[in-house]
Amino acid sequence: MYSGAAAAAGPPRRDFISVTLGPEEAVGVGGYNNSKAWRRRSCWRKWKQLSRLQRSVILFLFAFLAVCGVISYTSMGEAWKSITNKSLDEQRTEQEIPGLKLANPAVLPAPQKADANHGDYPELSLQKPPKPPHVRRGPSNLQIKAPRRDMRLKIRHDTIRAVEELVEADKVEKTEKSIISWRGAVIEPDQSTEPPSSKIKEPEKPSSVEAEDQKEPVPINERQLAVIEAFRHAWKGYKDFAWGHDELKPLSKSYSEWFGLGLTLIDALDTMWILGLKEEFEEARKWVANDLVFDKNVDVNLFESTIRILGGLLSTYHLSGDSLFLEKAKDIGNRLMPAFKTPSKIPYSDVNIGRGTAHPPRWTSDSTVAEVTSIQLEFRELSRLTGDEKFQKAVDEVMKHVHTLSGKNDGLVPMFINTNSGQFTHLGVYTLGARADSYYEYLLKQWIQGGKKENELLEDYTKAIEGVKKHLLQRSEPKKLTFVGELAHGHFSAKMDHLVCFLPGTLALGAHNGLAADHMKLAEALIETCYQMYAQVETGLSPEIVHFNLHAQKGHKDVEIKPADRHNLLRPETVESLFYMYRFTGDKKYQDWGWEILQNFNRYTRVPTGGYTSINNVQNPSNPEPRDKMESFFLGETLKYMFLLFSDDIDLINLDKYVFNTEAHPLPIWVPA
Ligand code: DMJ
Repeated sequence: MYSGAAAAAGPPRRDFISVTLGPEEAVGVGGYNNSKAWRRRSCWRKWKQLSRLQRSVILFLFAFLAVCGVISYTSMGEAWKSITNKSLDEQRTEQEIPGLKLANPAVLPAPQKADANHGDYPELSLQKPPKPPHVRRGPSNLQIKAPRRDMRLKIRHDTIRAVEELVEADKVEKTEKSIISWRGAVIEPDQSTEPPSSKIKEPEKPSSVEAEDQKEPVPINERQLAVIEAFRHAWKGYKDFAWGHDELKPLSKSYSEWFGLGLTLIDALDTMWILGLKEEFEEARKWVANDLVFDKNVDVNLFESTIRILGGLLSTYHLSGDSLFLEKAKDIGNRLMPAFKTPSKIPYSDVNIGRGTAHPPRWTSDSTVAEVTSIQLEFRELSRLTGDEKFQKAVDEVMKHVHTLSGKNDGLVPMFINTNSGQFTHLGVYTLGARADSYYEYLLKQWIQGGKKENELLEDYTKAIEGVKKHLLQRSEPKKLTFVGELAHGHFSAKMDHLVCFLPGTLALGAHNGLAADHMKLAEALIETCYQMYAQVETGLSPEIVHFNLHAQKGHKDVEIKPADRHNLLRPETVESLFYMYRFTGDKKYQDWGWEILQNFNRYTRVPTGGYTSINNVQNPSNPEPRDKMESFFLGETLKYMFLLFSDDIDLINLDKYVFNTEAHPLPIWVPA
């Protein structure tokens, strides 16, 4: 249109006016000035000298370039707009990522996204930075932003960590109100022993603690030193060959994994504290701080992880006052809670602590009675410490339910309970051994923990002990040892698990807390039997299970052992009961019996390169057949109870202030005597 009009009108002036050189020049040179006027006039002269065709071609070319310029300007604008919008969307998404909520978006630098796909998972890119997308594709204006994004995520990550550290520091300040003395003479940070229904109060320092502090420390005796030496030897094996793993395999100098949570290390923490092994404790603490992670896709047994891990962390928190252990206890406690999501509220046996799912064993929907009723001390204590009732509520509900169930025999319970119906199953079989044992122990201990107020627990306990007396007690020949057998559909079996040897200690603890004096008499008789389960055997170590002779036969002892039962797993129950018996009677024979047992452990289960091992044959002193495994409870329980048994300091874990869980982890009594 323009060139046609110019050709028709022809006046040069019009051409000059209509030519777009003016703006072009303004863009190109940045404005006019007088010194350049002559150049313009000379240009005009040259233009006039061109032919009409030449001028038309030039004008056409200028017009074409101008149109192209306008088009590309418009599409560039669109592109910028969409880039800017995308960037804003990504900013919003990122602020909504749950893991990032700790960081206050307002304090972070404005995000500049390079790649939205990565933006949703900043942790992943932090752990393993992806190859920046700009290397392979994309316009140059985006390429330069990729590294800036990584830097921003780093800043964000650092900010989150800084905030977490501040929160942590605040918690630590709040928790660590009192100084903790080393070993035994403990000033607890939280001995205000209010039940969990009320919120946690500021930790109080009980007056008894000051009195304890002023006491002369009781010197460690030779037998205790021998326990320390044994512990160190066991720990050396664990440290050298199994550090951070569940169990030491001392012969193959390797380890076995059960939950993959450093079971032995956690189980042993409070033992190290009590034995005064400060260096070992500090080293283990570091592992807990830096390497203990519960966010793992792993199935754990609710009972075992509660008594060993939760119990171990809680007691170590109490002894050391170090809030790290409470934080870890809260973490595992929360992760175990899905186990209680069953139709009956009777928990499943297994929980995946990473996924938050729970399930019964593959072959049944039953749980074991001892397992569901021996997690209460730990969850109740966790509620008291956190002020969060949910833990106690869940486990109390189990106890209340079991209290009302039919299928008991004079207070004795069957071994299984169904997680759907909530009813006992496999009725008619009664034992104080495997699958029922700690039900009885925890009835008494919960009653003590809660300040002897929960009458149903006491009722169930005293009734059960009457049931034991009525149905399960017998005397062996020739020594007339009182033992606890089993009942199966009305038939008595003279079989007794080593596990039952917790009972004398528990009976003695009950008597100490005011229960019938005949409980103590029974305890005295039973601990003698448990000792004989060691003394009558060739290695001086008890087998897993014994059968007692009910009829005198020439050349036969009280204790008979079946080939399948002659292993020893370094279990603690007899030593545990010896400890209670010595504490409450002061009779040195209990210490002497314990000393014999320690020496036999050293003789037959000690592995020269470090560690102790379970054995397969307690009847063969020349070859006890080592099994190549050191159970975590050897350090958590057996050696701890040995050390306490040999101590004459009743304040070294005072039994009027602490109650031991079934894995020997001491927890405070809420209303100490
Ligand atoms: C430990 O885990 C606990 O003492 C539990 O109550 C029974 N079994 C072992 C020790 O024998």
